[in-house]
Amino acid sequence: HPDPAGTLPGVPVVDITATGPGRTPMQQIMELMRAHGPVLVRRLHGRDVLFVADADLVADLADEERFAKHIGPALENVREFAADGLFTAYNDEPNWARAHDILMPAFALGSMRTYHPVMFKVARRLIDSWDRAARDGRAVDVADDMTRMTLDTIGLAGFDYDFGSFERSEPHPFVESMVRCLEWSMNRLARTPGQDYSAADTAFRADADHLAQVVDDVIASRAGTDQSGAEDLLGLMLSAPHPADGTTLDAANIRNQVITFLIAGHETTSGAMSFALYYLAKHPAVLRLVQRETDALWGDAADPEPAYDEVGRLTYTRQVLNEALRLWPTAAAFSRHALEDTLLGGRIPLQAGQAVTVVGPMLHRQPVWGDNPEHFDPERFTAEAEAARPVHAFKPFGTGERACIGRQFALHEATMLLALLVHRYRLHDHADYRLTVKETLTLKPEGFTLTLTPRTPAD
Ligand code: MNH
Repeated sequence: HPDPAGTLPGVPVVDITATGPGRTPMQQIMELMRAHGPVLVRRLHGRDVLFVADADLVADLADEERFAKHIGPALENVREFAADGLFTAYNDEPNWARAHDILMPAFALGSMRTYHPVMFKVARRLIDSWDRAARDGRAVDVADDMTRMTLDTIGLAGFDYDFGSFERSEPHPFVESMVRCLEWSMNRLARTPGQDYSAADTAFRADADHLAQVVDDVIASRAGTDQSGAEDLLGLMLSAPHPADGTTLDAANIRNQVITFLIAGHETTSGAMSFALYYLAKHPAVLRLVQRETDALWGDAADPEPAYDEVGRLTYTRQVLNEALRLWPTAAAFSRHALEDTLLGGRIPLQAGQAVTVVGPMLHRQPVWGDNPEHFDPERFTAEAEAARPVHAFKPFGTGERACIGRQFALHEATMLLALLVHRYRLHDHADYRLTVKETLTLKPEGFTLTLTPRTPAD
């Protein structure tokens, strides 16, 4: 069922063929929804996609009896380099369930205790780098440094492999190839039939080959060593038998999983922390509250070393992250398909196989969020406020059994780092930054820089 929509009762069809989706297709859909409402069909060169952001429809799509994850055109493109890795595997591909069951223990809440020291070690790398920038009066590029930190973290925590990103003035070549592969996946959706894209495809192949080479290097640096004690991701991939049927992952699938985790494990977390720092730099009163929370834990310690349990107590810092993920969920869309002929939300007829794409940033601006959804306000994520809201109104990590496996990992890493930064520095919006959101399938603030000065006890 490649083209889902056709005509649906009461659903506007918006044909964007004349302009194309441009370089920011997600923000274009947001504009279309502002004009036409939270349910629409976008038509491009005769290809239709049904997009929804209505909270009731998204709640209905979360019904795992009637809907399942859909590998739409965007993820089909990502499959060109991640194949049957967890993120892009089809629901019924045996390797999905096999890898999911084998890797789940590595993402149980208790496992975060194991990753905590590595996360802190990499956070220190970032702090050392920001200390130097502060001393020299240099601005830092926030998204670039968040990406250094999250790549090094997933490399070390998952694979005991050190990307050494803070020793490089440019992003690691893995990141550059990955960003171009993601861009290729996004831009390929906008192709005009009949045109020649072979140059772009050749360049893509070279980048995909580079990713595979890095991954082979990651795996090779482990080969020949005894795996029996290794419980990180790679250790589980290389040696753990499936808990029920005793099978293990094959070599091709391991390679796809490593690519998948190196990408999924860092790209979106880095965007989330970048947006959070952007909002903190723009909202001094909120920044103050985060500082107060960190000061309550660490006082004026020069180099606090957070205990594992302390990260769980950083509830306001966590609220700030959630609120940043509300406004800019960095993996902004996910797709579902109907498992049977059904009425979506009791009103939109769908045939079995037909696909629907959820637009996170607009779901997160629906009326359930109140009258002023553009306003950044972490109070939306107090326990009371969350209990009063429909559960499916907030979906930055997707839904159901195919939801994000790395959610706790991302939240632990991001919460600890944000708290450490806010405790240590005053953040200066020296360039009076105006938000521009860059899209490479995922979202990040583009060109956002800060200058830093150390906090003194009087701050
Ligand atoms: Mn993550 C799936 C968002 C961090 C590994 N992730 C998803 C999905 C969303 C998502 C949305 C579901 C996509 C879909 O339905 O098609 N992930 C995020 C966000 C962050 C994030 C917003 C950070 C913030 N993700 C991480 C981290 C890791 C990770 C960190 C690994 C360490 N995510 C995955 C994997 C999947 C996934 C693997 C696919 C899970 C599956 O289908 O079984």
